[in-house]
Amino acid sequence: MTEPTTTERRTPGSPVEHGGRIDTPARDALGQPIAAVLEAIRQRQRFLLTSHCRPDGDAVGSLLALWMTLNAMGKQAEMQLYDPVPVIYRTLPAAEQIRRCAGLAHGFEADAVIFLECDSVERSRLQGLEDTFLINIDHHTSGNPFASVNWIDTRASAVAEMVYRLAVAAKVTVTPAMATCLYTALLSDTGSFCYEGTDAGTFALARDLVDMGATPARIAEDLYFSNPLSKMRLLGAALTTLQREGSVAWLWVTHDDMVRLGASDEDSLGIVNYAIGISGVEVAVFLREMADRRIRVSLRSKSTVRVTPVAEQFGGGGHENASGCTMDGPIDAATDRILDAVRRHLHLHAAAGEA
Ligand SMILES: [Mn+2]
Repeated sequence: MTEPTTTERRTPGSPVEHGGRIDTPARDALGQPIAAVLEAIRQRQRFLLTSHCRPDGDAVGSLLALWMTLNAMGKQAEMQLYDPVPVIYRTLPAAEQIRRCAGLAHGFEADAVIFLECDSVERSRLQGLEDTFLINIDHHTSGNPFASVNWIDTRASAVAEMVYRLAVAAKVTVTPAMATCLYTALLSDTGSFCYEGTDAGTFALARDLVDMGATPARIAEDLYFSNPLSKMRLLGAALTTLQREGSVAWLWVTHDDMVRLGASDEDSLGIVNYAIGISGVEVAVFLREMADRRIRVSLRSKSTVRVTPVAEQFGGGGHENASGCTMDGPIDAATDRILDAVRRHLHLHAAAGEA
């Protein structure tokens, strides 16, 4: 249930910047230090690299940069993801090397599997990996030491930051291709440097990556100015449904809208941000009717309002300010149910604030 755009993980005061370089972090309470990951990699030769289902920019960009790092270390590595790489990330260097593997991890005898930002093996949706040596690299607060080696740093603004540190620690030269992948990951996972937790360390990393060959204008063009027309038309349809009640705003699209406009599921990503972008709105809800008539719900919130508990009520999850769940249709009934849950949650939040 990892939502494509995520937020907030870093606590103030970290990481430390030394002369324009991101410092290697100290041991994190949840796992082992970077040195343990590096040692585990050095001792092995063949690696399967993966990340979560419905991959976002951080998952894809970091996966590619990690693959390049391992190649530079003289290792054999293969990238496999359960879901397809989103179209906007398919122009990233080596993106065509990522195999889509919907089910059993296939045909590659790995000495170890490296998971990027997964809180469990299941999060990758790849099966048949349980008997392999597992390495877990994660920056989410939901991070969980499920693997043989776990490096979890909730202060990192993207898992890209951790991959970058790993490359530096391994003394691998960061090429322009790697820098491009990592910058793309950082840009998308910080919401274009907008989200809570973006600090001097984030910009120090961005500066390093630009020094190493990432070109911000070109990457921004690929990410933000290369939308298919169908995405804009779908956004138009969604905005005609926009409603607001106090600090809650919501909007939706039906499956008929999707078909009529020739829109793909990917075209619906980010629509919720237009609702949370309204002044005074603290929670935004976007509902999309899927082909099977079930409803995919995206939730966004501002500041200290957490939407994860709302998503969890319906079997979903995600991040504090960006979560999602899937509900039964029809769409008007789902809208009523999710708005009820949001109102109750805001009520509790307000009561807790007053207490
Ligand atoms: Mn991430």
